Amino acid sequence: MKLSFRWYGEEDKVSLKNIAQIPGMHSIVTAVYDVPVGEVWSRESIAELKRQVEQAGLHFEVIESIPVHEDIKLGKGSRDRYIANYCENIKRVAEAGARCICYNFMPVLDWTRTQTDHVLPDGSTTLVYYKEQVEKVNPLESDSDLTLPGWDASYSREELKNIVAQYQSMTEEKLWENLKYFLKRIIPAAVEYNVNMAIHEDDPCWSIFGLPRIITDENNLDRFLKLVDVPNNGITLCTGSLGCSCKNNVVRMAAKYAAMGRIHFVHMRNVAVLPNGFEERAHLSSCGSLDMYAIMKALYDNGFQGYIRPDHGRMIWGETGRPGYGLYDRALGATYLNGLWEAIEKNS
Ligand code: DNO
Repeated sequence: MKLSFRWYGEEDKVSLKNIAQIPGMHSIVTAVYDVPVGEVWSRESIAELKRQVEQAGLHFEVIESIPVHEDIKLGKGSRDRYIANYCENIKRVAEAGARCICYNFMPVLDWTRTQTDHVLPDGSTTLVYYKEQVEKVNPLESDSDLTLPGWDASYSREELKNIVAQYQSMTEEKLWENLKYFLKRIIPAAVEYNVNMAIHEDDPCWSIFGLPRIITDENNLDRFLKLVDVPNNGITLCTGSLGCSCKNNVVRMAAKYAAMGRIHFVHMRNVAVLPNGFEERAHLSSCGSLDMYAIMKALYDNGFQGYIRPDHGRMIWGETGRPGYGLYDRALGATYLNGLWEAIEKNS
């Protein structure tokens, strides 16, 4: 495995220097953030990111994310222009050295939580999702006061209402069709430029506010991989996104898709599954519902050689910053993953 860490660019409170001091760190996971969704990233911005990452002694190999414009997900006439831009971005980051590109196909909302600073018994804070809180939010009511973390803050409330409304008549089948249309056009570019596309599962892995969500479980991942059945069309195995539903057997999926050579990137995160939702927890298996050792072993035993990053961390030791993306708890997570991997390697 190649250990990696997400970095949000110069604005990030966590510095590349700090990240480089985490033992075993290989790659930075990042993106160009100064361009609106759907537009082409400038070669200068990409080169500057690469320069900063390499100056810190790390590799510039993983992009998270190149976001997918809503018109592509909605299947609008303008999608061809956005798909052409997408292919151009694939080409540009690949030419700069990227080997893996993470993205998602979730309508409107990316990851969704109801609170980002829930206090755990040890005083650390974490991200949580409680169903009763979600049920109070109606994005179709523009005077609804609530917003949820994870929502794209660049939408005004009115715009959000509008875009959610456009999905009201969309079936899951239609979203599958639009995804297929997209893949048929971008995967050839990924093959040509020798880079792996790694779709991120929907987080959480169920429909919210009536918006269709399709990258949610083993059946759907099987279907996804068959849409364009080449290695470059792969997945980001996000243990927390899949693992927040008890129906998903994450260990089995890790083994299966690693053996197929279709996992290019792994987000390792532990969650505690509750009757009314879930809480993100420290990485250690005993802190949540997932068997992190078994997942790492399944990856190892099935020849996984891609990138792994500790996913969200709690806020600990008084740290403040971007929820889920502080330094300390993610660094603890990275060290734990190193320990698991070394033990598994030496034992086999
Ligand atoms: C949340 C992340 C996601 C992920 C995207 C990939 O913290 O895991 O936002 O980056 O879904 O496109």
